[in-house]
Amino acid sequence: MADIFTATAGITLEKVIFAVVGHPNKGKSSIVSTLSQDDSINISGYSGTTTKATCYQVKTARSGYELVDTPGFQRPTKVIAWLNQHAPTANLRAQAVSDFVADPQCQQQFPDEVELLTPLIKGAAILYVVDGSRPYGAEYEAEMEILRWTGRPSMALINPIESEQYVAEWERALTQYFKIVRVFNPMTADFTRQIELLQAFAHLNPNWASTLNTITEDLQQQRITQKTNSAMILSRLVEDLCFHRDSQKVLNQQQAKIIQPALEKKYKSWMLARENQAICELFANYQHFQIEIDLGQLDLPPDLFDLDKWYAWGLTKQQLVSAAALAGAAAGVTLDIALAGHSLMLGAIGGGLAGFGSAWFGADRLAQLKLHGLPFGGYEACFGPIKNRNFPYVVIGRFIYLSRQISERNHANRNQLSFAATDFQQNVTLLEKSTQKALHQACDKLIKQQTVDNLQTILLPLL
Ligand SMILES: Nc1nc2c(ncn2[C@@H]2O[C@H](COP(=O)(O)OP(=O)(O)OP(=O)(O)O)[C@@H](O)[C@H]2O)c(=O)[nH]1
Ligand SMILES: [Mg+2]
Repeated sequence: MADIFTATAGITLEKVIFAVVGHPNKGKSSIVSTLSQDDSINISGYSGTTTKATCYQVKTARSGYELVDTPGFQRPTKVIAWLNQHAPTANLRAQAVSDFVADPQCQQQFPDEVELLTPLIKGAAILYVVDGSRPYGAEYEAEMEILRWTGRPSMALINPIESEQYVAEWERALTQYFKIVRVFNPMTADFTRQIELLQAFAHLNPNWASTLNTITEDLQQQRITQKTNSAMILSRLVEDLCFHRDSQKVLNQQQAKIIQPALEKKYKSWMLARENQAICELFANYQHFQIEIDLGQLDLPPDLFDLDKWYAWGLTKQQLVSAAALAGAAAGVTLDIALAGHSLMLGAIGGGLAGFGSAWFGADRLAQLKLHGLPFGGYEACFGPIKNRNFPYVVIGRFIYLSRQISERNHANRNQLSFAATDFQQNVTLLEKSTQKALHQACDKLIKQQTVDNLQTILLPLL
């Protein structure tokens, strides 16, 4: 680990490195995991999970910094006694820490402290982590004293693991040792909190300010790109699912009947596999690689073909009627768009256009077997594409639901995905009227297997 590196044409920038240190099991690895967006980092309820100092490169488009995860202090009182013996005066303290790390006997006796102090003597700044749900105690003073001896810039982070009960008490103690003290919960800190923390890092060393600013800008841009990517993944998914059909040549109607179950199965499994693929792409877009997807466990309808649950994920029947009006889907029907969604309008449609509703919903059947005669004899039996009007909305609703959860999920969070039900219908009504109209027109086209040029742009506001 070098202190200095050359950035561009002759400008020398100091490398930004933080070592995350503290007592065992206080969330050090969790903090590294969330800030580096790396869900492969080992986190557990067992004390002593991290045994080696490990450096994680946080790379952004134009810049980056390093976070070193370290094992917790094990015998800080003994270590400070050793240091006291080896540095009679304050000017020798930093050297005493270096000597401690280099001493073969210390390496054997205090492996964890040697591991955690090594990055500090190589130039890393200190992020000292404590648990704000446990009371402060004098036993932490030896740890903070050792850190002070390194002479490195430092900051304390209070992680309220279970509660904020002792945060104030910790703040009073920590400000005695650290100029900057922040509360940061790696499980729940949202993007804004993470950016605020990065900006606080800049106060540790003025030379780092410009690098940290670039990193902040890059991360903000990354969020925008991730949303655009999600919209692209969704637009491809909904188009593929709406257009898909499976077919097989048969000699006669009887043969078609025989192959129907197999063809239907093939069709459905393709559709489900395609949706799963999009979900994997979505997770990868947010750098979540360790989440096992088991849609059955989510509070989602177990599969795309569960008709009973459809209206929870797509639009309500009433909304579908408004959608028809907004999309201008029914030939010859012109309605005042400003009235869309208003109950009066629904009444007008119900009264004035008897039978229109059921035509709009389409058959409740998702897809049916169809037989087409072939020019040189025989038939083509085919399954799909889906004709139900609500189908594109269901696909979009499910994806939006997952997308919102995953975009807000911190990488330290290893809990299973368990979601409260969301309200896709409400999401749609909250959109600008013109955006709603564009969405309904797009879904209307999709269900007719017509391509929609700017589908990605239309879907973006939903994300
Ligand atoms: N509920 C909750 N649990 C947390 C939070 N932060 C950490 N934990 C849990 O605390 C435990 C320790 O987290 P780690 O990040 O592994 O802690 P560590 O300090 O790296 O631990 P060692 O490597 O053993 O020193 C794990 O069970 C985490 O899931 C939090 O903010 N909220
Ligand atoms: Mg750890």
